[in-house]
Amino acid sequence: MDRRRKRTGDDKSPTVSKKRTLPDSVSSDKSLNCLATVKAFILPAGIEKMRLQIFETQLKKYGGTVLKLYDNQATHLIVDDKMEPNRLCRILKIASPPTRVKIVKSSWLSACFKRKELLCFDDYRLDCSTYIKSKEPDLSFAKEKATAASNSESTVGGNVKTKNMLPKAGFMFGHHSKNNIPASADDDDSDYCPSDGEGKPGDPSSGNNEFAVSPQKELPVGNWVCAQSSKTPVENQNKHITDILEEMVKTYESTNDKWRAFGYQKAIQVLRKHPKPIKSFEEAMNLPSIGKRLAEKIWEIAESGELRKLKELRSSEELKVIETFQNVWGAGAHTARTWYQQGLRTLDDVREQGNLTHQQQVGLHCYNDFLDRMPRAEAAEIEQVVCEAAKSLQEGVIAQACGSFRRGKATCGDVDVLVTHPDGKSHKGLFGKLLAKLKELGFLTDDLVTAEDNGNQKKYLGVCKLPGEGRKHRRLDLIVVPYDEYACALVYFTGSAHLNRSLRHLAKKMNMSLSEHSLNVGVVRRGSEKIYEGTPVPTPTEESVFVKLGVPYRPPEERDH
Ligand code: DCP
Ligand code: CA
Repeated sequence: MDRRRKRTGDDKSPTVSKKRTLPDSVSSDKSLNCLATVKAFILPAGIEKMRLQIFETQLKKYGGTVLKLYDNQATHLIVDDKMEPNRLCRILKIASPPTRVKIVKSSWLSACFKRKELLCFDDYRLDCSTYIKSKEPDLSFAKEKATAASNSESTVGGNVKTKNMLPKAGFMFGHHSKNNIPASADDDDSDYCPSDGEGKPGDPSSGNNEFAVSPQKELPVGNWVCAQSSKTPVENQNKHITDILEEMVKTYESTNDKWRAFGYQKAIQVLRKHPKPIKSFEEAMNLPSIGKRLAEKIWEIAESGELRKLKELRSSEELKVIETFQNVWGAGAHTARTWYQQGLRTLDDVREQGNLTHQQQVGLHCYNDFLDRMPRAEAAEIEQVVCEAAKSLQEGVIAQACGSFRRGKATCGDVDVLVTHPDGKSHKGLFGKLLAKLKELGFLTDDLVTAEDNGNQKKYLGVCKLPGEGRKHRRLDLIVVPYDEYACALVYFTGSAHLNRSLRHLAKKMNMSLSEHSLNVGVVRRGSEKIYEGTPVPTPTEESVFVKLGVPYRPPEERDH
């Protein structure tokens, strides 16, 4: 399993769809509830990352809500003290400063924290009287967005993306870690698209819609990731650059710096499609989604073959320790950082002083085994044990390993076995019996999540070990689904995560929604909010899911995007 692709215990209540939420450090002290009425979106542009983190932590501590998305829940829009109204509008891509929300300088927050009370913000209000309405469409946004990030070289950090463009809280971005998929897979459409052709949602027709995204050209479905075979050779002319940027993504993922990781990922996607090697700084600057700081980095790599920033980050002792800690199954960025802050530096320290959850104890016990991706032959053996056990309990049952195994990968991080019964009813009760049987066989060695309910689907996350000497502990996920959800579940659990996002986003564009449960038509959305769920259409086969979305069916091995 990829070192970062593991579930973490920072997600305290895991869901079937592997959603992970951001760690909170909410105080339980009721006297610290002075900011309870504040639902703030903090615009990162111009605010240093550390400061931003402090704002978020403190705001939560004082009972406020930190919104990860700027949407109509926001009561306060917190901006850098030096923010100007025209710049704000450019960043938010709105025609004029919003009136519905209080636009307050960040020093107001600091003052509130200091005084431990909700202060009047009159003195801190952003002065929007200086706003100059532009007659021409403001085209500076494209560059602005790249530099708006606080201290960010990312093109995303400071770009207040609209709802649909933002990584969701807990989404790791592209980091398709199993930790990060939203509870309803259908909700996640961020990072779906390495192709500019996959337009982003929003209502471009509404000029003053502060939640609208910039108009995107609609390209034919053929340009969508999900319409392409992952086997189609697309030669990356900038591999020497994207390889290093990938390292940056991993590094930022390990520090939970989602914005930067996301920004680098977008850049990688753009560079991969660029038809020729980057030959100048200007060429990098002119790429979509690439701002000045990122262009500088791209150019540094193109010129020198390396990136000082990466070296700097990689040599950080703190980062290495946190990365080691994050590889404990059940420990996410928050826990890893907490351990570090408690002075722990080694896995032995963690073992002795880490105050471990059951999952983390298992994660620590199986640390090396879990980091080691298993050969697909071993995954096949595991699949077989589960299949035989399932069939011994119920004739006609279907049990099939999905995920990377089904996509034909040579190694697998874990085994995801999907179980159903074609009669539409015999799957009921199977979940418990199957687990009991596998335990009786001594095949399951540890439970991580004994039963997650996700609608009509049930999921178990645990650890198994094949009989015989020298076998390793392997991660096993078991998912039991009703037969009418089988095709959608099969598509979902086969992945890849990237393909899934692309399919979901395509569905959204067609007023449909796709999840691990169903494909719904007639979905009504206001912005990105779903106001009518639509109705599920019959999807008897995987093919039918693709066909109804208007994309060619691809066998699993062509879905390894
Ligand atoms: N999945 C997804 N989005 C995620 C996580 C998972 O859509 N964030 C779906 C697609 C994955 C499948 O679930 O292919 C199984 O998840 P895994 O994390 O087990 O991923 P893989 O099996 O693809 O890779 P690995 O070999 O690392 O287990
Ligand atoms: Ca897997």
